[in-house]
Amino acid sequence: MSGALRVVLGDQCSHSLSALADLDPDRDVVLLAEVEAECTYVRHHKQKIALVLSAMRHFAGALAARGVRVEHVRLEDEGNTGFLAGEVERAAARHRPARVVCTHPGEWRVLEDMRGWEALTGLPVEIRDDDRFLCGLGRFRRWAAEHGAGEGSNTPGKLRMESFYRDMRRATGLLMDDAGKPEGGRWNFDAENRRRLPARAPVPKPRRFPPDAVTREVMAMVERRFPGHFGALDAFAWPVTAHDAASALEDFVANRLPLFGDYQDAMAAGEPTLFHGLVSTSLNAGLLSPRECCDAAVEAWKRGEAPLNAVEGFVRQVLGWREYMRGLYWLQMPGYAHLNALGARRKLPWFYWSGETELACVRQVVKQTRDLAYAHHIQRLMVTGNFALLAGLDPAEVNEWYMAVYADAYEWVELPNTHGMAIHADGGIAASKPYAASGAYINRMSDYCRLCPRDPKQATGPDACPFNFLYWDFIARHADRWEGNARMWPVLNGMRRMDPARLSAIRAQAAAYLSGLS
Ligand code: FAD
Ligand code: DLZ
Ligand code: SF4
Repeated sequence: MSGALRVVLGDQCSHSLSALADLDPDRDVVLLAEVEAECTYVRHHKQKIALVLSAMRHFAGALAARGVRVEHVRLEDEGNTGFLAGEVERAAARHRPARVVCTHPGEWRVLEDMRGWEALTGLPVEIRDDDRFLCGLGRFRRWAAEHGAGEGSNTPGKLRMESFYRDMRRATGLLMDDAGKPEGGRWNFDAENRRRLPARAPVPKPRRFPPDAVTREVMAMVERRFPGHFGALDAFAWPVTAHDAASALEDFVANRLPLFGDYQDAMAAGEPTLFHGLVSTSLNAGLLSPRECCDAAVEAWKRGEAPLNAVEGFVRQVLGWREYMRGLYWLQMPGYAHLNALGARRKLPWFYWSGETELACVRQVVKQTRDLAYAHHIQRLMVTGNFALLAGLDPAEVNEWYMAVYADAYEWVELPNTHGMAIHADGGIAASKPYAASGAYINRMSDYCRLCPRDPKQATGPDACPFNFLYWDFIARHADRWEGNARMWPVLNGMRRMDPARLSAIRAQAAAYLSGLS
């Protein structure tokens, strides 16, 4: 064969993939390889493995139906080496291509691996940009440099999402009027997006995509081969094809987008998905594009079917946060993963895996995560993330947990969110101040506290909410650091105005609680 071996990874199931751009169906072969190592480098939630492998099988089928020569290596095929590199080497030996073509992967460790494929196969390996994002990595690097943060430089406080987002709005024209001004006269409607869900408010059930025969076969294999991985498979209902992903987006836009903005930060017991999009698994696997998501939301606003605060809120997540997180990841890696600015060392308590804790908020989030491989942003940030931050849990263990429990987890997006946003391990590169909050925040934004034996209004005593004493202990523990961060001064001043005896009692209770965590 004189053509190219085109390698498509499990999260690259996109017909528009750069590695497939100039595909010659007569000479080229597309390789998709299911490999053990990608299923186990962290012990992914069973639903994530099932989703990715099923998406690969469907995508391989769709390519073959278009007349493309596809080599799909299944996980249990005889001779499967269990590694991406091993499968590329085997395919190269089988097909004798003139070159290998692939698309930049989503994780640093895979890029490192890919860089070794030339030596392994003796063939030229072309790694093309992943242009399924709205901001190329070159563009992001230029933007970062213009804002005083060059590659790999640890520059807390310099880069801010809001400024990046505005640049991206201008660059894409999304929600911009003819005069080049933001629609509605404002860039940001965040202040209107912080409502608590009223009791008994009806919440639409998201469209489900029950497993077809291909997915069921994969699910049975996952259960058989990865029985010890976290999570249940029974409720699997994720889209695994571009067709179903488009249908999921349509369902969101029609039924949940109108209230997405209002209740973006709300949490409610028994309502795991509220008005969220449920599009991250499809976006991250390549079944949906970010432009498609933004355009669908903006069109709904133009038709008068969704208000601007909802549409802008959604566009900000996809065009702003998602692209910003990816840019930061590639700007900061590989050093970023090892930062531990707050010197956090405590082991992850077992209840992160079992959900067995009296803390109702944590229990709700962990149990829905086990059942659905999903929690929405505020649950990840302000419940499990906030607890990890306040309790000083080891960043490596916390990151491993977030990678292992969500169906949308890939390091390029998980790491900056966890390390940067949730636990401040990067010392302020991703966010200017830690998202630390006491029980009052959780009580304001959810109804979890009414299910809890702890009292969100108490900071000491047997009924005190741990988020309260841990919060003040956290502020006090790192007080010197907050001196240098003006955004933390109001909190610091609040702590200093506290009766010293009360602060001591709070800190003593925090110490006793932390020493009992296991
Ligand atoms: P919606 O609320 O409907 O938002 C729409 C889309 O915007 C999402 O699908 C997502 O693509 C994008 N988005 C929203 N917030 C963010 C964000 N902070 N960063 C990047 N994209 C965002 N997202 C992942 O895709 N994978 C992860 O592994 C991941 N890990 C996270 C870990 C922590 C500690 C935190 C705080 C957040 C994490 N997020 C992650 C971001 C966010 O929680 C999820 O994208 C979101 O919950 C997915 O659900 P949804 O599609 O219903 O989102
Ligand atoms: C997540 C995942 C899983 C579970 N399995 C595979 C696989 O068998 N083969 C493959 O090519 N990709 C898989 N993936 C996705 C990769 O882990 C992903 O490409 C990297 O995490 C980079 O984003
Ligand atoms: Fe969570 Fe505290 Fe409320 Fe209990 S009282 S649900 S621990 S915030």
